[in-house]
Amino acid sequence: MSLPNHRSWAEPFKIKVVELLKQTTREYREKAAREAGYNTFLLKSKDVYIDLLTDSGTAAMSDYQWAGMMLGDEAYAGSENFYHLESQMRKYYGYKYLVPTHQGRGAEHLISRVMIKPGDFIPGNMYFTTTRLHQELAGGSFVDVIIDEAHEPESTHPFKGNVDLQKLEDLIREVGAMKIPYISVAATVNMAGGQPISMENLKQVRELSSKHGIKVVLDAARAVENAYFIKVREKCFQDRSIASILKEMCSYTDTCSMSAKKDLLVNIGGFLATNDEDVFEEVRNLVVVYEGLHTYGGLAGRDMEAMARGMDEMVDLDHIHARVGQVEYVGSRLLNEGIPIVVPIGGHAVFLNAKKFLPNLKQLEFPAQTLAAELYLESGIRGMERGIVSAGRDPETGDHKRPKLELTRLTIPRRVYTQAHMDVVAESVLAVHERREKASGLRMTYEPKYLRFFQARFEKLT
Ligand code: P70
Repeated sequence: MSLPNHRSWAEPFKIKVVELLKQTTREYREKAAREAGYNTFLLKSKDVYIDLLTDSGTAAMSDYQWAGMMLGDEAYAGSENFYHLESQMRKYYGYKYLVPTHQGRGAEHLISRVMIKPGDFIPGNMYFTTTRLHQELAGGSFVDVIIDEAHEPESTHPFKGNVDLQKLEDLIREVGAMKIPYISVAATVNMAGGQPISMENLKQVRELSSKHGIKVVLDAARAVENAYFIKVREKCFQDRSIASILKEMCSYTDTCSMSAKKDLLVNIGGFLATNDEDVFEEVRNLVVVYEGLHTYGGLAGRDMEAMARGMDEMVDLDHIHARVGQVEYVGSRLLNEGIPIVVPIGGHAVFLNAKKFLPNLKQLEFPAQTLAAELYLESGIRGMERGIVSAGRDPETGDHKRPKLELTRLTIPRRVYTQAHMDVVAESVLAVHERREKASGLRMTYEPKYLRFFQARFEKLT
């Protein structure tokens, strides 16, 4: 096969500062993994070669963002950087009001407290760990209304993040609109494999919700990636700019929670933005209790400046094309070699289908956790479990929730690794696949009460 004459993308930046990487031996990693209880969250970063734990807060900032850091106005109240962030948020996301928070879950906490009453139901296009926990802590119950295809790793539906409108209608009929303060819509859907929601579906969700007086709250952490998928997969959007697609998406929602550590190309930050004056009024008051004054919300002025500047870069087509393209590159290499991954390949990560990768393991032997540990042992590459450990326990029965998806996530940080790193990643996964028969499962030896995946410990079954 001959190569095409032109690549469709290359990294749209050159490298100005580097951080040196360290390689370790298998023997070293065996000790490190054992000491970390076979939980990649408990590894020391210095013991990791290529870090694909998360794309959250791990981006490389640009010189333009770093220059902005020097312009931090570190006033307790009324920082210049807050007003810059506010105007940038209005320009790119289009909401009226802004409340900064230290990161995404700070915004989720405030939204849940202000909008949910005990006994309420919050439908959503698949759960996210922190989002659902805040809903539950506020006395609500999450109800999954994503389309069935989202739970099928092999379904090639182009918009696996879509809401199943029938499921949503059924819930409204069953519990009544009064018990549904809002529908929680994520774009893209992290736990489904970084899958997008279509503009058409989002519009329909908006119409159905409005009919019943239900609000729409967007998880906008990776909305730019979602906008890119809308551009390339939803016909009538192919000639539209990423910025205009993003703004249209937000126009079908009332409020958003933002983890700026993703799309916005920063290492820390978040916010809540809304058109709803009542929500704004209450959140602006509550933020001073939990985060900080409403013009900094737990952030330094310089952090807000980096976020404001990151917004200009996130919607650049060359940037987002290369960002999603890099994820697709790794995924395609694995697919070509017959490795079971979630398809279509998502926006921020390649998700290995651990159930198929390690078919000999029962779900309670933690296949996805095992696979993450095996990949680390093989290569020093760090991924993350997204299966039964992440799903946690049912608050009512106390049993493990048993999600259909048992995935190991290889998350690609933005603007950090090169194509050669991606080749090493693909080759390392192949090496683990070749030796998959030898992998034995894990037993949980320590289980924290909340978000157990972060701190749980395991032992190898022999
Ligand atoms: C990840 C990170 C964070 C996140 C998200 C979506 C769709 C909200 C948040 C919270 C970090 C993470 C969080 C929990 C478990 C594992 C990893 N996702 N909504 O790596 O935002 O972290 O800023 O509080 O993806 O996927 P924040």
